[in-house]
Amino acid sequence: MKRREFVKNATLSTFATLIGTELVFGTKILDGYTPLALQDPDPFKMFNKHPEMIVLNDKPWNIEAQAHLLDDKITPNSCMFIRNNGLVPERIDAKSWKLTIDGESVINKKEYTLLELKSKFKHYTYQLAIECGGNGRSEFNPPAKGNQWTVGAIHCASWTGVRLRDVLEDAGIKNDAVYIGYHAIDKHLSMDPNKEPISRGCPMQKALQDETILAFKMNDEDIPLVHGYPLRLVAGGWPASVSGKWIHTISIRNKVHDGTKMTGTAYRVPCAPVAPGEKVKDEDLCIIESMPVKSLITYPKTGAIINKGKPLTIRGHAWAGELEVSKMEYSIDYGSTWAACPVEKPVNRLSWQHFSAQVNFPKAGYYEVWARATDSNGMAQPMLLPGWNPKGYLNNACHRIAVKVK
Ligand SMILES: Nc1nc2c(c(=O)[nH]1)N[C@H]1C(S)=C(S)[C@@H](COP(=O)(O)O)O[C@H]1N2
Ligand SMILES: [Mo]
Repeated sequence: MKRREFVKNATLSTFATLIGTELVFGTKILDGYTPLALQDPDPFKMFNKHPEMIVLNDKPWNIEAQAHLLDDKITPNSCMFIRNNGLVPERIDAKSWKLTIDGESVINKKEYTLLELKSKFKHYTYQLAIECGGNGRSEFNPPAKGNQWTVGAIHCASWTGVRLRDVLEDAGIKNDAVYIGYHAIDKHLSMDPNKEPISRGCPMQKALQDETILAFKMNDEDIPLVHGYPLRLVAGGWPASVSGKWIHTISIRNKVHDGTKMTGTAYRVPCAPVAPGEKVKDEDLCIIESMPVKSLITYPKTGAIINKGKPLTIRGHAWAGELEVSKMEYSIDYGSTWAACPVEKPVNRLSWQHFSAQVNFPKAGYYEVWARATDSNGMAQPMLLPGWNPKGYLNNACHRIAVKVK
C-alpha cells in the first residue's frame, strides 16, 4: 500500500479510525500533508492493534494474535487477527456506498444504499466465531505454502447488521438458486483492475441462516476499516474467507460460485484422507464448509511459572463450526488421561464457548496443559495433528501450554 496515496485519499473519519481519536482541526490539513501519527506505517498503530500481535506479512497485511491476547469473551479490535488477500481499500465513502444484489438467480436485480439497508431491514446482533481456514498451518509437515498461522487466526466479535436472507428475499430468489458469491472493493496486489483478490461465497442454505448477516457494526462501533468497513458479510463457523469484507455485490448464483479462490485448490481439502505429501488431483478436493471443533487456552500464557501446592485456574474458548461444543477436557500428562471441565453454552449459535478448570499438579516440575473439545456429534480434536492436506487447512489439534511448578 502506498502510504502517501492512502493518506491523501482517506477521509477524515478514516483518519480518525486509524488514529483512534478525533482529528481536531482536521479540515485545516493541507492536501497531500501526512499527519505525523501516520507517517511511519506502524501496522500496530495503523490498525489499532495490540503490540504483541504478530505480523506475518505486510504485502498484503496479515497479522495474527497470540493465544493469551484472546482471553476476552468478546474479542476487541486490538486483538483480532487481520487477513488480507489484496490491498486494504484506500477510499471509503459510506454515504455513496451501494450494495447490489444480482446474479443468474435473482428475480429483481436491486441496489441499496447503506441507509436503505439500515432503515428497511431489522437489525440483529450476534457474537460470531470466525476462523481462517489456514489457522494452524505452521504445524503441518510437509509444510504448506501460505501464511504460517500458529493459533491466532480466530476471533469472536459481536457483529450487528441485517440478515442476508431478508435482503435476498427482498430482491427475490429464483428456485434454481444454489449459491451466493460476494464481490468486494479491495484491489488485487497486481493492481490489475480486472482481477479480484478474493470472491467467495456459500451455498444458499448457509446464506439463508438467521446468523448470516451483512454487518455494519462490530463491537457496537463502525467496523474498523481493515475488518471490512462499511459493510461486511459475516458467516460464523465457516472458513473466514466466506466472510467478505468491503462488500459491494452479492450475486445469487445458479451454480457453485466460481469467483477467485472458489476454484482450483483454494479453501479445499482432499475429499478422502491422503498420506502426508501426497499429490492430490483438483477433482479430488472438496470445498471446506463448517470448520472443525477446536479450542484455545487463553489463560495463563504459555511459559507460566506457578507455586507448588496451589491449583492453577486455566480458561479459554472452544468452538465447533456449525455445531456446539458439548464436552471440554484437559490433560496434564500428554493426553494419557483427561479430566472434564465445565464449558458454557454459546450466547447464540455460532459463538465460541468459554471453559475454565482448576488444575492440580502432583509435584514440582515441568508440565504441559492440553485442552480438548468435543462437538455435539461426538467428534473430538486430534491431539497433535489432524490429517495432512496440501494447502495446510483445518489444523484443529489440541492447544498446549507449558507450565513450570516451583
Ligand atoms: N474483501 C475481502 N474479504 C475478505 C478477505 C479479503 O482478502 N478481501 N480475506 C478473507 C479471509 S481469507 C479471512 S481469514 C478473513 C479475515 O478477516 P479479518 O481480517 O477481519 O480477521 O476475511 C475474509 N474476507
Ligand atoms: Mo482466511
